[in-house]
Amino acid sequence: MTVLEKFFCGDQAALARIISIIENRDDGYQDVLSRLYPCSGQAIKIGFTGPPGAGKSSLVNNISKSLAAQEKKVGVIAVDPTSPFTGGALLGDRIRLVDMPTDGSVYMRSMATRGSTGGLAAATGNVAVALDAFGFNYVLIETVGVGQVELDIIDTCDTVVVVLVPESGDAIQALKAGLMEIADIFALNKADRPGAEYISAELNTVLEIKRDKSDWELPIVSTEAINNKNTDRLLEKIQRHIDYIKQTGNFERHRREQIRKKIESILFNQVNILVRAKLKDVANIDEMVARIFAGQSDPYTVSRELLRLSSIS
Ligand SMILES: Nc1nc2c(ncn2[C@@H]2O[C@H](COP(=O)(O)OP(=O)(O)OP(=O)(O)O)[C@@H](O)[C@H]2O)c(=O)[nH]1
Ligand SMILES: [Mg+2]
Repeated sequence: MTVLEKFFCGDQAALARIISIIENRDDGYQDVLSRLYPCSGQAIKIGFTGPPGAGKSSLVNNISKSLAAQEKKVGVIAVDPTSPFTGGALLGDRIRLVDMPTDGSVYMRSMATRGSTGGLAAATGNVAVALDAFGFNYVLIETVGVGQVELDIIDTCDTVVVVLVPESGDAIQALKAGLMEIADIFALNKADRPGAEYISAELNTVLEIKRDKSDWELPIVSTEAINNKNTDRLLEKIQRHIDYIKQTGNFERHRREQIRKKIESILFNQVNILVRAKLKDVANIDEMVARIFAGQSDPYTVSRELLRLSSIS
């Protein structure tokens, strides 16, 4: 049996292999994805994002267990930023999945950026397709909410939970990082800590304007992930959001838009590769550079000339 056949028989070792092929962009990974895509689309994708150490993994842990208790199959992708800029992995006390059911109903995969974020969003989306095609009912994606790549990752989800903590300034920082724009639900975690009520009030003020513009309630759920408090309430809000977007047609609209963006990004990539290859074939490129350097031409004119000569145009 091929690895794909084993994958479609529900073999988790084959799933792990397929994910590695996709993640590393091994030869033939696009063909693999072509096989998986038609079998995907059933899983609900939920993103968890927020500052480093906010308790995202702890919440994902609790939600996975609750879903598994409802006989749901859950795939988890933890995007692990290793760059010092994002800082996530620098925290020594970060949580890993613990006490998970051993019957295969919860599957966890870590994606390390290894200092480079190139293509990470695309790779994460592709891994989600694999988990979806494998038959997981839910795909939970955890990432630290700091940069554009992380926002792109989260944009591949149906519902986005932004996790904040009582530490001062988080709400304002989240605003700056663009997290407010993408949040469907706020989890105010570490509610056992002082300042939780203050931050909740502050957040409510910030959200008032947004709430006026939409029928969605944009809820704030206080959680204590460490004590598994309010997990069910958070899950209930997640389910309610899914129902809401399905009723309003936003679910389907967003997914169609994601497919459109995916096609666009694949094409951009291919055109990029094509242009680089073509440029290598241009015999007199050095001469053109020299002309521009000498002030006899400019990059725009030269690019136009190349485009006219090339079969790309
Ligand atoms: N006091 C308190 N601590 C919590 C709570 N939830 C999580 N923690 C602790 O906060 C620390 C970080 O939790 P994680 O779940 O790893 O947080 P994270 O957001 O996934 O962290 P990164 O992935 O490193 O960004 C751990 O020591 C947790 O035990 C909570 O509700 N209250
Ligand atoms: Mg984490």
